[in-house]
Parts: sequence; C-alpha cells; structure tokens
Amino acid sequence: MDGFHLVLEALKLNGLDTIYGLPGIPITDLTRLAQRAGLRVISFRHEQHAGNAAAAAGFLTKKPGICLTVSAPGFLNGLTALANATTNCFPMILISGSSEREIVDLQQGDYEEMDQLAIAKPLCKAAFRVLHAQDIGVGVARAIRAALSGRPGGVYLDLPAKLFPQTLDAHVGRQSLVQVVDPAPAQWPAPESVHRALGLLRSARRPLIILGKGAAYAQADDAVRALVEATGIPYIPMSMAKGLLPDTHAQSAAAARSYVLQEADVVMLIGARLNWLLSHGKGKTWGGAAKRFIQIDIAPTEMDSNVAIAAPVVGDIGSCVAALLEGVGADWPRPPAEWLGAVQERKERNLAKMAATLAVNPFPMNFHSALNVVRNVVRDRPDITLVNEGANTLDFTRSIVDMYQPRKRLDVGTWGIMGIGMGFAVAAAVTTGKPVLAIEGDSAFGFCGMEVETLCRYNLPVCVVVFNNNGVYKGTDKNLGGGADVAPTVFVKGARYDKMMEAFGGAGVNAATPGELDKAIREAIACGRPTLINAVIDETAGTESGRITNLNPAAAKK
Ligand code: FYN
Ligand code: ADP
Repeated sequence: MDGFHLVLEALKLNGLDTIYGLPGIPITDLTRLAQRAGLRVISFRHEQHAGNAAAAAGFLTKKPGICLTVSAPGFLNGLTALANATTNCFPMILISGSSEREIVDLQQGDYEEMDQLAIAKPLCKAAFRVLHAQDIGVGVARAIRAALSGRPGGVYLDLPAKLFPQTLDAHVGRQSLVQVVDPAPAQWPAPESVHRALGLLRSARRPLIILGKGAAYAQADDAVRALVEATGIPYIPMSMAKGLLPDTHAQSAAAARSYVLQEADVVMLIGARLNWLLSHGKGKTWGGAAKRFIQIDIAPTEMDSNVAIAAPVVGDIGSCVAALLEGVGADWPRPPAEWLGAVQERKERNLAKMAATLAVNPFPMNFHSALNVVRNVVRDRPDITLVNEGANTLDFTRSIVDMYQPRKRLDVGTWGIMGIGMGFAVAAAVTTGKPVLAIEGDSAFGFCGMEVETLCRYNLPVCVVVFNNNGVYKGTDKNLGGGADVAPTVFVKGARYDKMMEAFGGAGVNAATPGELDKAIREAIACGRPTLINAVIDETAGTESGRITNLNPAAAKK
C-alpha cells in the first residue's frame, strides 16, 4: 500500500468521503485515485473556493471538510479559506502537497519551495506534517480530532511529495490507520455554573437570548428551541443562526434588534461571541449601560473577552442547553409583561415599516423590490440553502429574507469576507442534495465568479443572482481627479453576468423587474440547472459599506 492509498483509506475509514480541491504537482494522482476509491472529488478553478467549500461543508455536517491543494501557491490560495474557517469556528482540514524537507530547510530553491507548515501554524488551530507512510493514519486522526474537538476550526496537514510513493505491506498499512472514536465528546457544564446562570436569568426584568452560529453548528435544534420556548424570553439570531427557530417565531425580536440590545438587562449568549458584530458588548448599541451576561460556549477562554461575563456556562451547546432546560422546568415564570409588550410594539412598528417598503415597486428595481421576490421564494421553499454576500446585498437580504430551518443561511461570517459565495454554494449543493440560491453583490461575485464553470461541470442545482448596480456599493461614484479612468468603485456599466453562465452551458437570464426575477428563480429551482440571473438594480441604490458605515472612516464622515 503506498502513501496515496493510505491517505485515502484513512479519510474513508473516518467517513470523510468528499474532497474539495484542485489537482497539480504533487497531488494530481491523489485526486485520480480518490475517484477510483469511491470518494467524491470536486475540482475547482481556484483553491480559495475549494477551501471555502470545505469550510462550509464542515459547518453543515459537523465533519471536517477536506480541501486538497498543490504546494506553495496552491497552499497559499487555500490558506485564506483555512484562516477564515478557523475564525468562524468551522471544522476543516487543508491538505497540501509540499516539496522536500531537505531542500526546503536548506532553502536551496526547490520547485514551489515553501515552509508551509511554519506559515500555516499561526493561521489555524493545529498543523501537522507526516514524513513516513506508517504515520499517515495517526496524522489524519490528529487532524480530525483537532478540527472537531472543543471549539472547531481549521487544521493544516502537510504531506511532502516523497511520502506518496512510500509503501507498506497492505495489512501493516491497514493496521496503521486510526478510526477516530468520539472526536467531539460531549462536554457537560459544571452544575454550579448552570445553577448560577439560572439564578441570574430568573432575576432578570428584561431578559434577552442571542443565538449565534455556534448554536446552529451544534445541531441541538430541538433543545435550543425548547429552552427559548420554555423561558418565553425574546431572542435575536445572529446572521447564520437565522432559521434555527423560524424567523416568524412569536418570540423573535429580530425586527426590534436595536431596541432589545439597548434595553435588555440580562443577556444569554448561546454560541455567539461578543465581537465586533455585537459591538463588543458595550457602548451605544447596548444603551450605554452595563449588562449582565450569561454565555454558553465550548471555549472557556471566550469568557470575559470583551466585557465581564457574570455567568459563564462552559460546555457543548447540546449538553449545556439540556442542563439548563432541566433547571427551567414547567413552572418557569414568564418575563414581565411590560417587557414583552414593549418588544412587541417595536417589532410590529418595524414589521409595518418593512411591509410598506417592500410594497413599493420602482423601476429600475431597488434592493427591496428584488429581495421581496427572494423572500417569497424562500418562504415557499424553506428547505433550500441561501448563500449571501456583498455589502448592501448582504445587509438587506439578512433583514428582508426570513429563514425557517436551521443551517440554511451561509454568509460572509465573522470576518465579513467577500468571495465565499460560490465555494459555499457548491458545498451546500453537494452536502444537502437540494437547491441553493446564492444572492451575490456584483462586487462580491467578482471574487469567485469563475467557479460558475464548476457549477456547470458538476451540474449543481445552484441559482446565482447577481445584484448588479454597476459597482462596489453603487455605480455612480466619480473620479475625484477628473481623469478618464472611472472611480475605483465603479464597474463596466450594464454588464451581463448571465452570459458567464451561458458560456459554460448553464442558463443565463437578465431580469429587470420583480416579475422576471421571480419567474427565473422559480424556474431555476424547479429544474435544478445551474443558472445565473443578472438582476438589474438601480445604480444609485446602496449606501457605502451598507449598515457598517460606522467602521468606514470615509463613509462615516460623509
Ligand atoms: C431585522 N429588522 C427587521 C427585520 N429583521 N425589520 C423588519 N422586519 C424584519 N424581519 C430590522 C432590525 O430591527 C434593524 O432595525 C434592521 O432591520 C437591521 O437589522 P440587522 O441586519 O439584524 O441588524 P444590524 O444592525 O445591521 O446588525 C448589525 C450586524 C450586522 C453588525 C450584526 O450589520 C452584520 O451582520 N453585519 C455584517 C456586515 C458585513 O460583514 N459586511 C461585509 C463587508 S461589506 P433597528 O432595530 O431599527 O436597528 C464591506 O463594505
Ligand atoms: P456569531 O457570528 O453567529 O455570533 P460566533 O462565530 O461569533 O457566532 O460564535 C460561535 C461560538 O460558538 C464560538 O465562540 C464557539 O466557540 C462556539 N461553539 C461552536 N460550536 C460549539 C458547540 N458545539 N458547543 C458550544 N459552543 C460552540
């Protein structure tokens, strides 16, 4: 048995049956042999998107997604996705071929020479190199455990070219493989931490629950819902936790977000960090007053990262929520009616405002009229996955399009990264076998657009809608120097992104009205053919940096 087969058998033994990657020296044969061994190999046009697909597959399946790349440049292309996966707590393993240690360490200038292990280390959760065929089983096992246990994240596995032709007797090789037992063991919270949290929650006058994508990842959907419902506490979902409970749930306070963040006195975080997306737990967003926080998280060091956590509950979300539920019981007091009434009032006011905005039908379309179509499609097909990136396209979609099922919304995540769209769409289509709708800003799509060929090659049921307003944020900026070049944020006007999909045999549609958009999306979903819809959006629509203007010094000044 040679190194190629040992790697493949080690993956198979652990139920890892799909490789997202891009062939080349020295791993071309590994991709061929993988297909022969019955693994699914999804080959991309650029490693970053293969890496993004592996990361999303990890989030969706709770198994590490595998990305395979060539050495140096391919590795570096995959590294952005590995770092992003780690930042988002998604389990993935980046496996890269590399050149010979002897030459790399003496810096003698090998083909694609690079000390990949050293470079990967600070950007992921763990990094390993395997030098001998008999260690492949252990190397893969360590990578799986590191990716899945505790806080999930990205792992780098370095496989030098010389490893692959090494051979072992077949039975020795098989014996060297490791089937990982219980890679993410349940971690029960300490009973006193549960007691402390329940005491604080019971004392609250204006309690709030925030659900994060860690709660979605945990696949403890029923328990989370039961806890929210048993306490009767209003909740808001972070972006990728939308749908964990249906956005139409009576206790959802998403439409009163600013109000509940400002007014709540006790806030229970379930799988959400107090990072920039929650204004670090302090300041104006939080009403300027100190809150008391309960935080449920698997990472003990997350506690007190931004503000004091009064009641940390450390463990896996399934176990923590089960323990809390036991303490809540059937006679848990409802939150004060005054609080529930005030939240309901703000919510209804914002819902009415939103309904009025969505009822307008301007020409050209704006974000709202186009997204009203998407909102209705997702309402009718709650089982499809929605992938979403951009600035305005992201922010408007998040608040306009309700989600109904867990883990059906994939977006730019913790870094607000652009270019995840096509990789995430591929992973969603491959792992769910169901249609995917990717709502893409025209700028965001530019980072990954070539992967439409990948969608066509594998005939994946992905419908991409490019919100085309002729530029980054909008298409009307002027060159401040008065020269012939367009402004840095402006693209070719009236571009036809739909033609890109047609070039590879998929369906392309130009949609200028909500009616045309609705028809095209529904047809794409019904037939499952890769489709790209160029949605023509008013080029004056859109604000600089969407709803995070406060982070952009130039926009904040305007
Ligand atoms: C939300 N809202 C609604 C609804 N849902 N109104 C009516 N109906 C529904 N269903 C309201 C909500 O109460 C807010 O109004 C507003 O819509 C926006 O809600 P959202 O989107 O939940 O909240 P907000 O403030 O934008 O969220 C902050 C954030 C978010 C930081 C979590 O902006 C975010 O995830 N940003 C990521 C941005 C990013 O990564 N961009 C990529 C880089 S782009 P009020 O309550 O009245 O405030 C580079 O330029
Ligand atoms: P969001 O962006 O939705 O707010 P974050 O990515 O900031 O979510 O936070 C997710 C949190 O969930 C991380 O702190 C991570 O440690 C935690 N987490 C991930 N998986 C689990 C799990 N199975 N059990 C408990 N906590 C988890």
